[in-house]
Amino acid sequence: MSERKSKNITRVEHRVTIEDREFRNRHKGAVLWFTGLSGAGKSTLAIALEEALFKRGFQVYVLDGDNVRDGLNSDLGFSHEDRTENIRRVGEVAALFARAGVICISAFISPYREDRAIARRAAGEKFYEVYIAADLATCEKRDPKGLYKKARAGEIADFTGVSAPYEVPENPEIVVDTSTETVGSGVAVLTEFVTARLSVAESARPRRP
Ligand code: ADX
Repeated sequence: MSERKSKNITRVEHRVTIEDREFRNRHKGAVLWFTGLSGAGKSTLAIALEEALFKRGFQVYVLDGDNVRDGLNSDLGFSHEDRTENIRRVGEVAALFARAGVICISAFISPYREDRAIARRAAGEKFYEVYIAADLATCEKRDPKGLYKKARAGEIADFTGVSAPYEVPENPEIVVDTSTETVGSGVAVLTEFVTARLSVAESARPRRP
């Protein structure tokens, strides 16, 4: 992380609490942090899960690597340093979504464990790591954007899995292996997880002091 330049700041207290928001939404805010190789199916699963949860009444939003790099993070490339900054910013944004009561599905390669740990710290107990597991051979065979081919030909530097590392999660809350599971079964597993772990009962009205 670069040097802290924001000094003399005083945080404000919200009067609308996270519990107020979660009670109204009937579910908790959360970060579902998808990590995995390019071509593992993170975006496909994220978009399908977003639709499935939305249809069930959840407040849900996807943050996706390619989209965020088109705007907020368009100043960042793929060096280790830039990926760290990419994930730091997205981790903070995802945590804001979660504190606003939304289920934020973030789909980034996020290849470094330390960077994912920083994202986890930003969202605290609201963070769930979802390892979208597909081995390199499978991802390379799929090569939906033709990027592995370019990376092998030396046309893209620092390509994850080819010329840059991917550190497999050690303790993810959920693993979805897209080399053996369909999108539908991945969505079903995650929808079940969200419903079981994040629902808030109608009787759970927050108490006012
Ligand atoms: S991350 O490593 O910083 O988490 P992120 O998920 O935001 O990556 O972006 C990955 C996307 O950028 C890939 O899906 C791919 O389309 C594109 N991309 C372009 N260059 C690279 C590269 N060198 N390594 C990985 N992905 C790349």
